Amino acid sequence: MTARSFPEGFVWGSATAAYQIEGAATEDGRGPSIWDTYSHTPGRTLNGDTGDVAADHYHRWAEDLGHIKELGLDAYRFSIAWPRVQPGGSGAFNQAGIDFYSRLVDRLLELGVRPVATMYHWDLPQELEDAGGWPARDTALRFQEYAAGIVGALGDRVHTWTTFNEPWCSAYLGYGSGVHAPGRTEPAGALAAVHHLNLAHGLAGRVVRELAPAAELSVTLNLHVIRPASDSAADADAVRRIDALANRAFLGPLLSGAYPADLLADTAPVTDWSFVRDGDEKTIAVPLDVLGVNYYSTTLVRAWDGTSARSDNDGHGSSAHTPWIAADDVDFLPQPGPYTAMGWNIDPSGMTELLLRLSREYPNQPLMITENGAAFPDEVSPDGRIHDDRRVDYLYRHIDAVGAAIDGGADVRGYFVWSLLDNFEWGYGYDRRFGIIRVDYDTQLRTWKDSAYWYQTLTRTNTLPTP
Ligand code: PNW
Repeated sequence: MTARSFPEGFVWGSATAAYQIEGAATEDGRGPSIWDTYSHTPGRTLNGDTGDVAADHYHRWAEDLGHIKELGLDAYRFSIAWPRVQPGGSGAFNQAGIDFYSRLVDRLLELGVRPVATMYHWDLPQELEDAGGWPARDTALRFQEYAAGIVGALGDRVHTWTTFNEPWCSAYLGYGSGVHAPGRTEPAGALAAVHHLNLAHGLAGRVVRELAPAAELSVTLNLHVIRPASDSAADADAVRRIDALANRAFLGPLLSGAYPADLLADTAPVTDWSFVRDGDEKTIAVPLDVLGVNYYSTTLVRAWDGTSARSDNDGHGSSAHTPWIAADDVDFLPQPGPYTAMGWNIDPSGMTELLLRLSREYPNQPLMITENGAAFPDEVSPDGRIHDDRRVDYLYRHIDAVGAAIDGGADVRGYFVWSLLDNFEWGYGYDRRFGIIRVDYDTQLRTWKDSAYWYQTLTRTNTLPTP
């Protein structure tokens, strides 16, 4: 067996998000976001963890960029905290916040690392949530103004502007199941949020085109690989319905210029979609230079008759397995193992399947894996090292699966491992560790795990090292 090599110019990167690593939640004029409010609400996060300090990246950014350089990364995907640069979500910008990202971008460029900036990784300024949040159309207009401020300041020093990270999570976990901030459980609101996130993407995308014509434009989706429990027609229809809600509610308007008809019909009991105004779908469909794809695991569904015992269970599946929307006729099933510490099943074949589907349905759309990775209960060995064999194995098999998709014709331009550092894993706080670099939260010491050394070999050789 010869080792798998990647195309010349394939981009190797790693990803983080502002609220998960920065800390400094009240410093230098940063305002509160929905994640500050949510994590400070008793009972919302595991152990009551908050992002107040996190990995203290706001103060240790220079050291962290040193690790990025040492890892040999071509690109670094980070997010800009809206409440840091425009604390109230409208009106005045905060120069100290802009300066932080400006320094970060300049230093990345000096190091020869491409800055890939996400405008929104879930930290909505609290004032905008108080005014209605993503179910309110005005939030999309505020986002356009925020985008103009940051693109105006950073422009095409940012190589790739990504408008949103995983709008599925913001809409359905934030406003549907309520397991993410702001923690609302309003099915119609979740669908309105879907649309206003899409609209905000289109508005911000046009801002990028205008103010930073040399930069690339992208959005990152967590697309779901949905499999039926049986080959019955009923289960196939359950797959279709969840595919509409989870995938085509975004892919449709973003890449095909319209919401799918079956989505509108299926959700008619919940909403009439009157929040979609004339011209919105045209605004949303701004051409993308690259579509970002986050992949972790698969989803298993069956049709549900409304009477038999429901097996919805987030023990062996992602939050995608808890009812995140009014899908009363679908049951999310526990999946066969093995599992990561999130309880998510490990299935690299889903990565290949997803990329091949996208390249079949959107043949001219370049793709990028903007997140993939795994949480495991790491242990520090007596020798001080972290032998995270299971993470290495996970990464090896999933990157191999990306290679298989490329062999099958998918136009995949790069891969970003989630995550550079252990960090605040949202509702799971600091209990779940995704980093290839360990963070000791008592001392803020960074220690490379075996997966970091393994990834460094990959970035240096462009060839997949056998674990
Ligand atoms: C993504 N789900 O979140 C995010 O982009 C990261 O910030 C996060 O740390 C990472 O994946 C690991 O969780 C997700 O329930 C959260 O399906 C939940 C789900 C998917 C992705």
